[in-house]
Amino acid sequence: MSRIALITGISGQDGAYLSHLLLAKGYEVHGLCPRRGSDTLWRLRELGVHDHVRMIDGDVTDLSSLVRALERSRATEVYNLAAQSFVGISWNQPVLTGQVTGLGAVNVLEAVRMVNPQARIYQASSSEMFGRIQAERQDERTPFYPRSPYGAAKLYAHWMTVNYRESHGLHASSGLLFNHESPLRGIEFVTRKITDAVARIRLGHQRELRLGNLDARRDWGFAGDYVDAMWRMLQQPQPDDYVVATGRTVSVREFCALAFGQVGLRYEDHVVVDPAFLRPAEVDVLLGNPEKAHRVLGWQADTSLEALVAMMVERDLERLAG
Ligand code: NAP
Ligand code: G4F
Repeated sequence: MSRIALITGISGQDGAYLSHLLLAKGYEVHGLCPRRGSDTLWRLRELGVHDHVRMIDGDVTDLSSLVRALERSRATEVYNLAAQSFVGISWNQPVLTGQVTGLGAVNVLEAVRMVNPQARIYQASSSEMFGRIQAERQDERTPFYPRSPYGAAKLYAHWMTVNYRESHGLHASSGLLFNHESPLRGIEFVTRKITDAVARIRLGHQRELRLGNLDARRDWGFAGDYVDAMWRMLQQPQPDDYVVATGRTVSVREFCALAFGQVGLRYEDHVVVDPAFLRPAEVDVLLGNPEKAHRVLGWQADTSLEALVAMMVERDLERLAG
């Protein structure tokens, strides 16, 4: 039987890695593409898959375009990765964030219910929903306390996914993914902002790096590992929710030390704290417990933080040198 996937947010970091994974498994891969005019397909090109995915015009805020995309693709697996995913900007664009990240997910669920209720759905939930953490290590039973418009929008989408599963019997799973990074990470996120700056400073293109809260701690993994967990969730006989994390937490400051250390520099000589990058409310620390994903899905994070940092710095050096 042919396996067909529809990915929303296909041009993002995870969309690119997931396309690569599914194509390697023999899937026919379709992507919902908002076609914004600028070059949004660079990540798919970097992984060499842009000629192998089939793009369908559409936007998750437009239910009719999702219905058409499901009809045209005949997808049996739907991965909803589309979002306004940058926490920092969500305070300035709370309505848009709610429409895309929150209601957009409901449009996906509703379109599947209307067109093919047998299709399996992955919803990209987030550790940001834990916000002001209610347990030292967060797992599937930890209460949520979102601290940003983005976190609140993701929580709405998460509960609607659970609701469609329980009300309509959809095979809808929610992945509570902790931060995951890669050389394809958007430049606005702190890890890539750091590795890009490290490369520029090493090559003499810039002298300092301005950051916000250096004490925030995150459980950072590699995106290439995490998309495999998404796929595994949809291969289960029953839909469910899973925490996907490494089980190690590290501060932004420690990440800086690792990244600058890669090229023989000290972060203390270059990093400047700039209040402009502080947030109205911070998520101080995240630390996931991926025990259930390991036990049920057979998944674990294979890439160490050190290997991830090395990979990102190396790729940024190559890009700038090129
Ligand atoms: P990303 O790089 O920001 O990608 C987001 C994607 O959504 C882009 O392809 C973007 O297209 C698309 N998009 C935005 N608005 C849209 C709309 N109205 N209709 C259709 N597509 C739209 O994010 P990511 O890091 O790959 O993350 C994938 C998903 O996982 C997101 O939902 C994110 O919130 C969630 N998540 C990420 C992490 C993480 O650490 N990376 C952790 C937990 C959860 P354009 O490029 O054209 O704007
Ligand atoms: O890299 P960040 O912007 O990621 P954040 O806010 O944790 O969100 C990411 O992970 C979530 C999962 O928990 C995803 F759902 C979400 O879509 C996104 O992928 O910031 C990480 C930390 C924050 O505490 C922030 O305050 O780094 C701190 N930080 C310090 N200086 C900075 C900066 N963040 C950014 N973006 N830029 C800075 O200059």
